[in-house]
Amino acid sequence: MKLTGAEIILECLIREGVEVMFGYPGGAILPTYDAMTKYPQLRHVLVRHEQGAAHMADGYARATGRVGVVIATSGPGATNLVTGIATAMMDSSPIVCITGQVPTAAIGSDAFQETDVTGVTLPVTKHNYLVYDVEDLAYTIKEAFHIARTGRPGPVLVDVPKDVQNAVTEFEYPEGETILPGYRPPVAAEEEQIEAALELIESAERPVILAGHGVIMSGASRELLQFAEMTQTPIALTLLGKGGVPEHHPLSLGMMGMHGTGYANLAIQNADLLLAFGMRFDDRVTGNLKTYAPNARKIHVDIDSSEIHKNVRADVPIVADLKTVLGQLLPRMKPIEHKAWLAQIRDWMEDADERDIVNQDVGNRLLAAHVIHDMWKATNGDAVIVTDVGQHQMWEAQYYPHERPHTLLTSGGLGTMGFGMPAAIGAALGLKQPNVWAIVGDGGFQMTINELGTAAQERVPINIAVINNGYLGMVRQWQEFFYEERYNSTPMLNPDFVKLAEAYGIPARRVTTRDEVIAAVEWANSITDGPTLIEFVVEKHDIVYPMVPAGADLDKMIRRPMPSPDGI
Ligand SMILES: Cc1ncc(C[n+]2csc(CCOP(=O)(O)OP(=O)(O)O)c2C)c(N)n1
Ligand SMILES: [Mg+2]
Repeated sequence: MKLTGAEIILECLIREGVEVMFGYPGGAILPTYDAMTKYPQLRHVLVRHEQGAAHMADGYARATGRVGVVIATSGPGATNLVTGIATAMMDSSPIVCITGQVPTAAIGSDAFQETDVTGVTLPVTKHNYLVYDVEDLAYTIKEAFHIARTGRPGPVLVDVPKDVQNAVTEFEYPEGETILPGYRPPVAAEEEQIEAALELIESAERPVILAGHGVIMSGASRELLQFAEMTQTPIALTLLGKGGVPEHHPLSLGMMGMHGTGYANLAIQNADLLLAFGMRFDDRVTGNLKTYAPNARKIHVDIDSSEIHKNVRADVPIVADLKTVLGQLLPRMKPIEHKAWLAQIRDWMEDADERDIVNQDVGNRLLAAHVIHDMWKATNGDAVIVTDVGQHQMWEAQYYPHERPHTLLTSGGLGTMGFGMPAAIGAALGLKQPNVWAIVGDGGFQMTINELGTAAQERVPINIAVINNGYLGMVRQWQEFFYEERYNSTPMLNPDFVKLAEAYGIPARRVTTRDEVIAAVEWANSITDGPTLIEFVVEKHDIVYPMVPAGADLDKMIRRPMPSPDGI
């Protein structure tokens, strides 16, 4: 069958199981947009800015576990993707971006809308390609998907010059497995590593599991829980690990790190064994590396060898797939008890409960923590939550316990403001469920607020909760603690978010007191044929506690002051 390069791209996408692509047209990608008219089974979602397309594909990938697809034009179209690609790279999210490029003969001539996109995206992609010959196109697209989804997943970009999209050739899909000699993701652990790990596990008295995104990516939730129960080992979660184990499980310590629970951090600092499973010891979870878990041996399981010994030296490094490794360990383990250790952790937990703001009566004042807590109640703790970046993101992590994998999608590694709403659009289109909530700050929301147009046009059933504190709250918090309350450039004049949503035809409400929260969430849940928006006007000067200052020892947390008799 003779096809154009553009048609080959779309034929390959269909064979990869792609059902939706997020994109924006332009000159260099027009042949592919024109070819789309012949493939109505491929849904194209027209975004308002290419950054939105990358976040949508990323949200789609994180929610479904499938590869998200982006289409953009050359030059400014492609450079607009960079933040979204870097976001996916940092959080190991599999997306494939197909960008138009100027014709091969014009490459290097500073042609109209020419950017060296493979050059620009080299450090933020797992791999990228510039396709010079239409004969290479089909297997390149196939390889791109293979690389994006296998091993440690990540973004792959394929840059296709316009003449390659127009060229005609005989199309034959490269059937069979993709084998790349220089790329063989590891699977199982070596026997000696399993033995060394078992020895440490059996002799530990104060073990802690550090569960990261890898638990979810490798589908190891069930095995991890079995491991934890059999060895009575408490589990601390990274931000991206949330959902990897049911957070209501008695062994769960909630989130670790800068805004983690005090007891998770204390457990880590007092541990004699850390079992780091699919996590990468980011500085936001370790604090000061020199004083980090000083008495703990470390078993580090990661599929990416470059993570081993990067920040923290491992006593037993295992480069393999976590689910496979747990499958190797479990049959060889005997039940173990750690009664004294768990009792000690329960004491730390009780102290935290007393200080917890959701256990305190603040009257009808609206605090973001309460909004999230009530939202958790009104969604039965079972919504798919996509957050933006800032204080509201941390409150979500603290007050919305997740019970299932893939139910919290958030930009952890890059901390990209503007991620939340578009990623929620991608998630909702992938899941085809109306229980997706975007929780966004007033600042970050405005970075990609244009995607309200996409949500409205495509009637995507997302619910948007804007946590409006009138500030770039997280930066304000740092200014309060570390810059003597000089609030430079953090108060923010906002539009009327309700009117703005209504301008797009999106039903919207404003909530200013605590007693309205649950009814508003239920109202939004009841609308399932398109987006809704609720603006929560919350306390302006609130602080996320506890907080480990950047670079401080992990147990030197700034704690919420104990409640005074007249309230917080
Ligand atoms: C693209 C981008 N620019 C800047 C920052 C730095 N930053 C981190 S949190 C934050 C404030 C976020 O404010 P808002 O969206 O209102 O959320 P809040 O903290 O108030 O909940 C800023 C500016 C960032 N993370 N991303
Ligand atoms: Mg804010």
